[in-house]
Amino acid sequence: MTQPRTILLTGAAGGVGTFLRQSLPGYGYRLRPADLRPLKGEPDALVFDVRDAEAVRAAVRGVDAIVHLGGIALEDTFEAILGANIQGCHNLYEAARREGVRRIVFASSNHAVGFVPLPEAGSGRLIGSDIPTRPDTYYGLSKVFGEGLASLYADKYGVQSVSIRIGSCYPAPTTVRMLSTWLSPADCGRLVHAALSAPDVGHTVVNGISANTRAWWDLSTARALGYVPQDNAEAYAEALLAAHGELPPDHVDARLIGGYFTELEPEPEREPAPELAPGE
Ligand code: NAI
Ligand code: 15L
Repeated sequence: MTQPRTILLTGAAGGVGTFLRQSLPGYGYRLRPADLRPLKGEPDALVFDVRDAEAVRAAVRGVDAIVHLGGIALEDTFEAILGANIQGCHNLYEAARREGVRRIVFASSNHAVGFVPLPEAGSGRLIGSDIPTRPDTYYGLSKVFGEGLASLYADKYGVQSVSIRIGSCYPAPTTVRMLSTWLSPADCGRLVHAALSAPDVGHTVVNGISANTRAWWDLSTARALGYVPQDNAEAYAEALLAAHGELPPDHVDARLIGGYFTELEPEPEREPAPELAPGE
């Protein structure tokens, strides 16, 4: 496949979207940014809700490929996740099929496999991207749905996708867990470029992290697309460990891929309303 040129970037106003708006043009892409929120300094950016199928179809028209980041990036109520992440993702794939767009990069997440136990410390074992899914939240479940939709549309309609199970994509790691899960902004650009330009991906699921010394994820499927990570969270280890110490082995962040997400509830526990006294 020749490298696509015009890319619809959903979720362009968010954290990862901002990194990609900075890095992708350097690989020769022309971006069509889109978000629910207007983009500061980019008056031509599209503003729409991915739950709106007509708006999604209009946004997709004429692009060569899509990078789909738009949606809720944390745990939320099932209803909220259903609209933004599940319905929104379906709208996007259906628009791609109808408009003849043949490549999508889908921002999946480590939380699609969040309940998978981590390898024992010191075992040297790495976890591949071919493991059965074990979502840790409704949010993670929506990423499982997105991966399933990508598989369906590749097999049935030839809309090819790479689903990237992103670890933690931030300017720098800020927790001890992120020494394993960090995906640097520059490596995110490298990985998305590989996912957009690799030939014949069908539907490929890859793990998305930098070349972290403490990684417990295997990067072979990402490397097979041409991804060569350049950054390593270890550069931040001394400072983070001095501030927080090593994770105790029974800490949830040391036991499960999804770490603390496995303990999140979709809604905060509410105090029960006080009972009314007779006559009130
Ligand atoms: P973010 O919350 O900063 O950005 C998401 C963007 O989507 C926001 O700008 C928001 O306005 C937009 N959005 C939300 N609902 C929408 C809707 N209904 N219609 C249109 N746009 C909508 O999140 P971030 O961190 O930039 O993540 C981007 C993507 O990558 C998300 O899909 C997230 O699930 C995924 N991801 C991010 C990780 C990270 O470490 N940042 C890790 C794993 C996955
Ligand atoms: C995600 O999927 C979230 O979108 C992001 O906010 C981070 O929390 C990340 O995973 C993570 O696990 O660090």
